[in-house]
Amino acid sequence: MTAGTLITVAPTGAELSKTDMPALPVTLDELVTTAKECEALGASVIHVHIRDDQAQPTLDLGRLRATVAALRGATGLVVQLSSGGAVTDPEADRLAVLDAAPDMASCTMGTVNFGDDVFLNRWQFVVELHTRMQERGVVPEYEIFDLGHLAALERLLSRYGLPAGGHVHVDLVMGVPGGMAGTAETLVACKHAMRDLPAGTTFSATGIGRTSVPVLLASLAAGGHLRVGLEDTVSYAKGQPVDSNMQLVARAVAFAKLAQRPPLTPDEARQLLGIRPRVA
Ligand code: KMH
Ligand code: ZN
Repeated sequence: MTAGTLITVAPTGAELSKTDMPALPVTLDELVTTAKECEALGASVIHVHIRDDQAQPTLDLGRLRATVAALRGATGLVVQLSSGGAVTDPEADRLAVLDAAPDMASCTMGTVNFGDDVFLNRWQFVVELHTRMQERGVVPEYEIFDLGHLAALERLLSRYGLPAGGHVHVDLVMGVPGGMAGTAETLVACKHAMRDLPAGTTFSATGIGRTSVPVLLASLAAGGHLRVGLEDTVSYAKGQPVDSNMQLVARAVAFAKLAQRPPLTPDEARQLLGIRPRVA
């Protein structure tokens, strides 16, 4: 079991509106401030979706490049761009995210019903994303929304080889309406299925909505890492909206410390994930 806990903050996502959640970081300034505060609390990775001037999700390459530069300038966090974007984003724009040269990018391992929508990830698209990341030295986080996505990952790695850096890290995104359940039993089933992945594979988990706390506790107990943030969770407890991303990170840090697996620093996260150290 890894001694420490990798804590990823996913502060914005593509689905939530600023009107519904005023604490959502949508401008670059808001994102950088959130990133700095979350790093100070114990986050080591930031999973980034950006918004345009109307606070709508965008994959605009200029903005993505500016975001990567600003986060690198203001924090030591591992910068992970979403290649998932919003369900309406075309594949070409999702692939072009890699042109912003982040440390990491997400790579979703298959199609899933996503509430009333469909999050489409064709096999050939996944292969293209994986191989482009290999070529460019961008480390993937394989997003797993359903148990079959782990079998798809095993198939991907056996046919196309290990990712950049050589380490395999997956993120279990649990409790999406249409995907796998956000329960301890399902997390344990995923952990069993990960036996078919390369030795040393690590995993994070996040539970959408009310599955957030059960998934967090199950992941810590099973030796996994944590992802938290407004992308996944808008209620802190029943009837209590989340105040901020920092509130969610602080809770994750407290649970990780209780589990005697304190947060990893960004440098330790880089070592774990096979990401090159930052050059000053
Ligand atoms: N917004 C979802 C459709 C990712 O970032 O790679 C996809 C998503 C996954 O959030
Ligand atoms: Zn995302």
